Amino acid sequence: MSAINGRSGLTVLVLGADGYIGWPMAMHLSKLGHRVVAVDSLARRRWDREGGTYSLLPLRSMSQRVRRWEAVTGHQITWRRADLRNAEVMGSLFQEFKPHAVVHFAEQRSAPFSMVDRAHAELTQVNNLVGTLNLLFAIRDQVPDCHLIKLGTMGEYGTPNIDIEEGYIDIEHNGRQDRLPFPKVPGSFYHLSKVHDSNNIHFATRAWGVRATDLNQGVVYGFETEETRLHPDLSTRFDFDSIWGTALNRFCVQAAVGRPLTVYGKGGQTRGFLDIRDTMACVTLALENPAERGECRVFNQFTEQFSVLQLAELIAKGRRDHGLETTIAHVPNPRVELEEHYYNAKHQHLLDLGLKPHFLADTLLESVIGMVERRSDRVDPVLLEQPSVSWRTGGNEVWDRYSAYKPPGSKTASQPEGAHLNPR
Ligand code: NAD
Ligand code: USQ
Repeated sequence: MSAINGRSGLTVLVLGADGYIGWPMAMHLSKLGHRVVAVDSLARRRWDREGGTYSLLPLRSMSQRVRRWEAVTGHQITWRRADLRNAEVMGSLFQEFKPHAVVHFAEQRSAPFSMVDRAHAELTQVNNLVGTLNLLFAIRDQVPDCHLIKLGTMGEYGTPNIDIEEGYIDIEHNGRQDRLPFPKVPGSFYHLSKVHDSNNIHFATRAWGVRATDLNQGVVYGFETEETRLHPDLSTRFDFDSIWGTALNRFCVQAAVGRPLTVYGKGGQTRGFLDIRDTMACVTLALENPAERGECRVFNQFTEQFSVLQLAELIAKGRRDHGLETTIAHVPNPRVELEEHYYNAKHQHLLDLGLKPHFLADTLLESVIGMVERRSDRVDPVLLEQPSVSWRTGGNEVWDRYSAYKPPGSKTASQPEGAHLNPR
């Protein structure tokens, strides 16, 4: 048995550790007894400042977070500011820490952001592809036994008119059979970057024997994990605007502030969803049950599938049961995507490893809505409701209004990492 098959005490690099999922993940693995090195370039805080967006939950700096974590739990997390695009820095991180595993969240993850214009498409693909490529070379050259756990996305597959398998499909063609990567028809330059990453990772497993798990994750919702609840300074970010906010989180904010739920088009767009607590569990299961050398495992990481209209109706019904009226607005779809389609995606592998899902429940919706109600003065209705990017023509007048916006009293793009994201 190699060191990596041990269940605790692993050295794990968490890349993208300042993000929505990365920060709770770093704490979760630290609590489980792993030695966590949290890495982030803080690019996301810069993209927020430049685009006039901000987290509804105020964020502490990474230095403050890790200090608070140690004070509250006695566990240490090592914090390093580094950009994955810098191959030398990545190499030296691997040399210094010799990680058993690396959990890779460090990408530009917004589909609308990638569709603003040519420069944003380029930023997204260069950031994501070069970062992942540097990581693959660092593994090959420094720690070949390291297990790469990479966050991909269910959106890599698109919405084919056949069942979606977990990564691979058995095909019979002209009398011959093979098991090949499942066809991918993604719907944005962001989702495309994940497909290109997946191809690069698959190649590295074949060529160099890298061990990899590609987690094709659905849309994540919620804001609380066991660890974030320990202290307000340990909160993770919560996005609600039309660039960074994801569907269910946005609908909860809209309901809480009494605005219509913005269903794009007919709302038959069906996606896989999961609670942020299940993201913690899935990544932990992948870590503790590593891929073999040369294996490129693909898990579809979601627990339930809903159409966006179903989600909106669930929230409206929950509110009605409490005597509160919620309206649903079918707004013109800014995206190019099917609004009515077949969708049946397999997601068995993580259940087989022991995942016990949290299903979407009224209590979750109520806790998100309650949190938002307490902070409703921080919600800008324009950011909340109006799409600022069209798939056909790019950033619109809402984008122009906010981009490069500097809140009064803020410093410039060189603002230190400790700066709180600023509500107007
Ligand atoms: P996020 O934007 O909150 O966090 C990503 C973090 O990565 C940010 O802190 C950012 O500064 C950092 N980062 C980006 N580029 C970097 C670079 N070159 N070097 C170092 N750090 C860099 O995103 P998130 O919602 O936490 O998502 C994490 C991962 O999970 C992403 O890869 C995303 O594609 C994937 N994912 C997210 C969701 C979701 O619903 N949030 C769903 C499926 C997949
Ligand atoms: N949508 C609405 N109304 C809104 C916002 C979104 O109807 O106000 C619709 C979109 O048109 C889309 C669906 O909801 O059909 C999902 O959109 P989203 O913004 O919640 O999610 P998406 O852009 O797909 O991206 C998010 C994360 C991304 C991750 C992806 C998982 O930002 O990082 O990869 O979810 S998946 O969707 O499975 O590809």
